[in-house]
Amino acid sequence: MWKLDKISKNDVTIVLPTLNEEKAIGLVIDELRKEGYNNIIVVDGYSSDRTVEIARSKGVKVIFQKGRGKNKAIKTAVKYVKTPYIVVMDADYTYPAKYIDKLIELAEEYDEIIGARIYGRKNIPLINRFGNKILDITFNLLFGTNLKDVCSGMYLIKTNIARSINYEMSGFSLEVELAAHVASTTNKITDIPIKYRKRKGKPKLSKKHGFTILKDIIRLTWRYNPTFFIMIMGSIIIIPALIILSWVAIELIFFGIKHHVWAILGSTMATAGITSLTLAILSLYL
Ligand SMILES: Nc1nc2c(ncn2[C@@H]2O[C@H](COP(=O)(O)OP(=O)(O)OP(=O)(O)O)[C@@H](O)[C@H]2O)c(=O)[nH]1
Ligand SMILES: [Mg+2]
Repeated sequence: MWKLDKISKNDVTIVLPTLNEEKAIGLVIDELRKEGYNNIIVVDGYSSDRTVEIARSKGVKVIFQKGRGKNKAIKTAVKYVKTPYIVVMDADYTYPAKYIDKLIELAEEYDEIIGARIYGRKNIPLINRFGNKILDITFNLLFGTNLKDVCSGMYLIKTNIARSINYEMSGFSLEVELAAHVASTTNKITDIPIKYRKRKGKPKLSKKHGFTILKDIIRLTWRYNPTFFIMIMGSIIIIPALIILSWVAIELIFFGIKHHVWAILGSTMATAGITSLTLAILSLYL
């Protein structure tokens, strides 16, 4: 067996979540085999097309998920994994299998390595690209990370960590739930640039999922870093404080009117807000 540093391809199980991917699943499995990956599990969400039949005809283990959504699919699949590492990969042929080697290269150093869709971005619909950007910025701000593509559908994660996750968030928030857990526990999370191809078959992601994921990022902040959450909420008081202080200043400078009580109130609010903000930043980065 060809070795990649100390970790071999046999130490990795490729988990492919599928929901009606008959156009892609065969190609995905063939490509994985060509790259030398033989531990493959298809976790199906009760496809009504030929997905399961095709996967089985290629000699791949097929299991059926408990519950609904991609999140529960992975929750089911991790119980069947016998290797120390898992690579989750969307089964729509968008993620080239050759990058798995690159993910493995970093697997000893990190708990999660994301394949960031840096090349072939034109294959992501414009609205999704925009939505992803907002989710990345929000996630990085709230979890103190510097990830380029937190919603990517291709990543390596240590099996024992994947087993310790709650899988409580909505279906497509799986990726942010995993990343939030790793970022706020060991913080051993990184990414590598990969290429994204045009999907085969029909897309399943609707626009409203973006908002659900955003809401879930905030819920996850509350779960993993409540101090930050409370402090960042407290720091919002800076906004009314600045409005009051500006008004006091304008009245004083242009009209010579002094508003002592408002000035004290504004300053107190500003001080509280700045203190809160400082504590929020400290709780995130220290
Ligand atoms: N088992 C299972 N797999 C799912 C479910 N929903 C989606 N998938 C699979 O999860 C992967 C990601 O879903 P996609 O539809 O590709 O979502 P996306 O990549 O965010 O968006 P598009 O590629 O633009 O549709 C694909 O392999 C889907 O077949 C589900 O409920 N259960
Ligand atoms: Mg996809």
